[in-house]
Amino acid sequence: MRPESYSHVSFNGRSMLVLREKSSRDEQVACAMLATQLDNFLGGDPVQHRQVQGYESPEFMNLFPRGVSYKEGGVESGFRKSQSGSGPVQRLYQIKGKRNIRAKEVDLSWQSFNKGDCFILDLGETIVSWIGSQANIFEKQKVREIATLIRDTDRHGKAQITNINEGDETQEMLQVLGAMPELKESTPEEDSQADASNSASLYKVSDATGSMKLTKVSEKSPFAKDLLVREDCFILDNGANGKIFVWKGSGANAEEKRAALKMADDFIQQMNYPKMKTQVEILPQGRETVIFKQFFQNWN
Ligand SMILES: [Ca+2]
Ligand SMILES: [Ca+2]
Repeated sequence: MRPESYSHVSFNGRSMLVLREKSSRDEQVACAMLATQLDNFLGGDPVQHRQVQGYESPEFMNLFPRGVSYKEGGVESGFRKSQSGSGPVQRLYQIKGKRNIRAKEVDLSWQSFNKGDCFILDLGETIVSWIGSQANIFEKQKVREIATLIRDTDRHGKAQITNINEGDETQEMLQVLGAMPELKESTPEEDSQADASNSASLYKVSDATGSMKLTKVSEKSPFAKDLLVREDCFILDNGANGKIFVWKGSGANAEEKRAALKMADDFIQQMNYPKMKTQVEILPQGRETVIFKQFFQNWN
């Protein structure tokens, strides 16, 4: 792979390969392979995000509040061992839908808010659960579930959940987000659209039968958590929302781990998902994010 086709950034134990806009498909596959090798280089299994330059996710941009500037890639210049110390958490999630309600990470800004949805401002020790004046009852229910999930899994129970209704914003919220502008409206039709983009399917990657196979195990989330067996790798397809997750079981063999990354790339092509806009997140078992966990029943 040409070094100019990618950049690598690591931050708080998250490792990222950023594909240059001009990188070829071969290079993108090579990039997935390289991501595997990075596991070893970084000494442990980092959570990896693959992003394409110009299509970075809010998760990615939130790590760099002053913006991102790209350096030309290369092992010598681009690769650094990640620092294990963690800065203060500051994330914003939007909870939206009617039948199929999910959270997604959005830009940490009032601009991401609207009156019709629920939001979680995750500040580490405080988890602010914000309810829009026109949010539907299912979103109000889900925002409680997700806030509890963050507290109980990400924070091991050591965080305070604050429930805020639109109009009762706290000083803490205003300090992080600035003065509150007039918020946008949101229609029930948008919630129905979110139902569609919140859909997901789960596939297993395994060579247990003698050859490497990709098998669909469920197309209806939330999935049973015990579908994720530690001996194999899985692909969670939320391509309707531009996300593909690769989950690597701690007991999966090296071939399966390699194959899962390549299969995720092939998958994007087969499904005709927009190549540049579809993000791949690689999650070693035990390092799952809340966004991944929410696709399963009773993760905690
Ligand atoms: Ca809504
Ligand atoms: Ca296996």
